[in-house]
Amino acid sequence: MKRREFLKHSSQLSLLLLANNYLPLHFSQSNHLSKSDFGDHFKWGVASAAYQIEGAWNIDGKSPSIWDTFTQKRKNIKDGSNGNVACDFYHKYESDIALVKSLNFDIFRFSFSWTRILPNGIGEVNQKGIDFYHRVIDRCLEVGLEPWPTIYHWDLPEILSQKGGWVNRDIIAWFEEFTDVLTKEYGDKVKNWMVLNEAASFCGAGYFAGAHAPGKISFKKYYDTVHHSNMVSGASGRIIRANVSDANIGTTISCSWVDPKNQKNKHVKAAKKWDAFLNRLYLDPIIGRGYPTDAGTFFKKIADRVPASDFDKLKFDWDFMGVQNYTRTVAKAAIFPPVLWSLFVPPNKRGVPQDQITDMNWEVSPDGFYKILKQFGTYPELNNIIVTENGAAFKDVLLDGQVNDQQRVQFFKDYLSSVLKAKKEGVPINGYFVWSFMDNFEWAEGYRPRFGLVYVDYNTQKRIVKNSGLWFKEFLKD
Ligand code: GCO
Repeated sequence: MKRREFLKHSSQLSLLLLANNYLPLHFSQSNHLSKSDFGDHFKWGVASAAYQIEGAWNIDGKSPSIWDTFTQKRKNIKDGSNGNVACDFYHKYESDIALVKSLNFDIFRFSFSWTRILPNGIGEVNQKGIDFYHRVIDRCLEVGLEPWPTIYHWDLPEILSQKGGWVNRDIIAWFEEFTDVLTKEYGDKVKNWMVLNEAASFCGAGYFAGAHAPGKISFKKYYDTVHHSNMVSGASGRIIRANVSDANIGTTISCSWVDPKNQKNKHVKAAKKWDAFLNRLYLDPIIGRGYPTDAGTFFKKIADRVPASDFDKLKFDWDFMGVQNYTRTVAKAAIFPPVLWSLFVPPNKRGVPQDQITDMNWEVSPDGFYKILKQFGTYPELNNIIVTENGAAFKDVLLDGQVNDQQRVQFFKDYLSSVLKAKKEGVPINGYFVWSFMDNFEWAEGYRPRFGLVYVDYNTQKRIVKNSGLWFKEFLKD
């Protein structure tokens, strides 16, 4: 999980982040990259998510999701905005999908809005919602992009949230039903499926830090959401397998390399806990390794709540694992808060130069990305890794109809160099998705952070390809 999800967005908890003078390692690469270095079968894509781009929040039979209700309280979002219109992808999907293809990508990652398909969360299907995603999928196929949908990218039906949402164990059955509807409907055209987007983020920020929908702050609730999201991963995977015999099935996890503040034993121990929290809690159980109880009582508490009969069901035979990375974490021991007995050290308090800190206050760390990929390379269970998100928000300037986002171009060169290095050293990485295709609604941050390869003028909905988009276009051309 990126530091944002768990702490940074939470004004209460971020106050706890304390200063120190850690000096980071610097990373430099030659950047002589070419597409062919990654091999002929390497997949190149862009990623997006329904709530962040679609808009059309209340039309054609769609009911509210937790993000529709969460954003109604303006103070929940830094700029008081919401996703009611967002990038209006609901109406602009045809030209947007053509634009993705024009940048020479092969695949398009998007997510399904649960409440367009099942306005009551379960039960009656909304034909207009079903039709919309047929149009999106057909448009991808028509222009020559492989559709790679994510079943769940955080927009839980409000109606199910009122029944407890991810805290209620019934989420497993609700999610199975949703998966069943989607895979029976689209399975003949869609072969690549991802179950969840970063459970660490929607559980941590949604039920523990309260910074994301549905805005809960509770340890007990949090513990249950962790296990239920892990159970849902395998349960949904099994439905996809049953309904789409030739499916390529994955899910996505966030990750972050963790360094201790310094080599003192207490900080090294803190780093081990954060590593378990950020990189293992949602991965180890779903590949059959169980909960990371070796990392401390916090993890034992989660495991102790799990019925023994669940352990077998947690495991699924994934065809690929999606990993998403934005930054690295520096951990330090602390007496408070009591959960993990440790804290993050924010980049500006550990000597990271300002031009290496993104607009999300995340350190640019291609070296951290390389190291966490190598860590995953030690897992024999992970034999096919796809980077399902990587990217950066910088302060883009639109000048004379152009966005010269040189920092982002450099970011991609450096991060892709890390992917290539890890791949050459044997980590089985077979694809890379940019986050994001276009600027969009960045959750509790609103519209300020711009992550896109394409600039969106939210007043006119005009799209302007940034220099980073043009860089990819050139890089990916055959
Ligand atoms: C996430 C999401 C995206 C974010 C992106 C930038 O994991 O947080 O998949 O929705 O917009 O990561 O923060």
